[in-house]
Amino acid sequence: MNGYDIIGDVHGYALLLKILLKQLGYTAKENSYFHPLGRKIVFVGDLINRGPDSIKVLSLIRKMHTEKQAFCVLGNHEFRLIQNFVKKPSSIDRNLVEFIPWIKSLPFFLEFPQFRVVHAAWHFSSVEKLKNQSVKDDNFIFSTMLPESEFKKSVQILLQGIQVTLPQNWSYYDRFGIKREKARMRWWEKERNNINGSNFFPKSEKYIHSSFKKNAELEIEYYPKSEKPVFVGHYCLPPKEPKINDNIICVDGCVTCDKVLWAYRYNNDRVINEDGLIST
Ligand SMILES: [Mn+2]
Repeated sequence: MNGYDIIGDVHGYALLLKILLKQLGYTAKENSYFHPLGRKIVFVGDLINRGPDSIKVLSLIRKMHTEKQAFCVLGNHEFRLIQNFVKKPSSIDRNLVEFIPWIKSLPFFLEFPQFRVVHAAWHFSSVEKLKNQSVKDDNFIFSTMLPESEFKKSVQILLQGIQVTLPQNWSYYDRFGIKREKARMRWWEKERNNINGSNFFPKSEKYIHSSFKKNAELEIEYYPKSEKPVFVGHYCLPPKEPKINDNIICVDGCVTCDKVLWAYRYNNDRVINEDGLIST
């Protein structure tokens, strides 16, 4: 066992990915990369969209994955692509079609002996619900598009995290300038009756001193500190937001906004700490 390098959301930034792979000590070989010491890459999903080279990113990661140099889980962007393809194959970009079978081979989550990987939230009951489901099964994909479906909810939690509807007069603009009326919760923390900006991920300065009563349907399941570390992406963290919160490590420093790609070098002999983080 030679260690893993866990890489955040790539979102079509092929050049930055290659730069990061070199920084991590990987060697290019025949349109792929390998590590001379046998380390492996783990991608946390959201390989596509936003950046300039989704196809290049998919080609490279598919090759590394096929050659067993990399692992990869589904992100919400890949899952949406599968849904669109299953609903109406002609609706998706023609260049993406050849990647659909490979994308459909990816899991919702990965469990290694030492750590776990999921795109947005390790939610025990949703993991349980999805562990025997395959995105290769079109009937399952159709069921995730039904409004009241339990599968829809579970997929949403694993791939987008747990979101809370803000009170009427609350709203904020995310890093893309989009107005949001829902906030992403720090899903691993103990449930509280009152919620304020410090319970959001990333934290919201604006609402740090205000609070509201949590709504009943919020499905937070505390993730104990004694459990294995969980690596996630998804949250588009601003530079000052800590990426490590106890045993939760978010390696998504928002490549789209900051043009920086992050990774965590996981060695088996070491506990989780800031020294493991690396960026382009
Ligand atoms: Mn995402």
